[in-house]
Amino acid sequence: MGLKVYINGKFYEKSDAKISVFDHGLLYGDGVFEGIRSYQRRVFKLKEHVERLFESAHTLMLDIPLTREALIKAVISTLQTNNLDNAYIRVVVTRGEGDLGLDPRKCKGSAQVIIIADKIVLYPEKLYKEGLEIITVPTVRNLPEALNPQIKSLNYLNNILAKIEANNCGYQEAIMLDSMGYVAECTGDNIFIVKNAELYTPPQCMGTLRGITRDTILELALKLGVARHEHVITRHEVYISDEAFLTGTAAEIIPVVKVDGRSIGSGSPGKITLKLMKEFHNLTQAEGVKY
Ligand code: PXG
Repeated sequence: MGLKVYINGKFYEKSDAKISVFDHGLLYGDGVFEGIRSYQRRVFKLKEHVERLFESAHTLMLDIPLTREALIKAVISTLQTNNLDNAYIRVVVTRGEGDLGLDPRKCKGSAQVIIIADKIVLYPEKLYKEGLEIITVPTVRNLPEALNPQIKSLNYLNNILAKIEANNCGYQEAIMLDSMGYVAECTGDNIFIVKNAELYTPPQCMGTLRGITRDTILELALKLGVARHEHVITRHEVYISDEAFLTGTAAEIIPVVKVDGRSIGSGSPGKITLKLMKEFHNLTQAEGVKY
């Protein structure tokens, strides 16, 4: 049995799961999305992801044709239909079919709701043990006053350009700065550093997505008694940090051991990073919406 994709309340085989070439999601990146994970038949932070999807849609004045509760049910139903114990779930809502002009008022049909439940492997297991080497790239994160990074829209070209720059230099992930030159985040992950046993991450206001994994790590640090700061970070502060790691639903928690050629701390994953990785793993096994 092949992968079944949810589109507007119905399930289709992967090869038959199609939407219109006139959909403004394709023509203009006009739409929103979320990436969610499930562990051992429990969806992690499902309510938080659905809330953020509705927030992104609200600013784009995109009506999601489902209530939050109905969308939660649709995610669960997609996981059950595909019988997946551990999955990566992509929820996509596009503006829908319009004409060749960008005016969203011309999209007469309803927004399209797509849910894909599949597997994702971003990095090999080895890198979670040994740590990742990353670089800073020239493309800065979108200005909040232009396209606010809090909107998880289908236009990810800002991040893709940064990813291409990293790839061109032989790296898999990159630090993106904000327009002031402070560290914002990576192409698909938030960044944390540890200095003198305290945790630092950039504030969400400057061009950093308020990641759900980021919030989870801040909560876990509080529980562990590790002081946390949401504060601007310079590249220098990253270079001289004791530990660094990235967080994201897809990547989970991955240690960073080198940035722009500078070794971070001892050059291997740090103690606090490893502790947080363990606590995060435990949490993913212990909570979440059951299916
Ligand atoms: N920053 C950005 C720019 C993201 O896209 C995160 C941080 C982490 O947020 P969460 O809520 O997941 O902790 C994301 C989300 C990929 C990929 O292929 C990554 C994301 C989304 C889509 C694809 O790396 N990360």
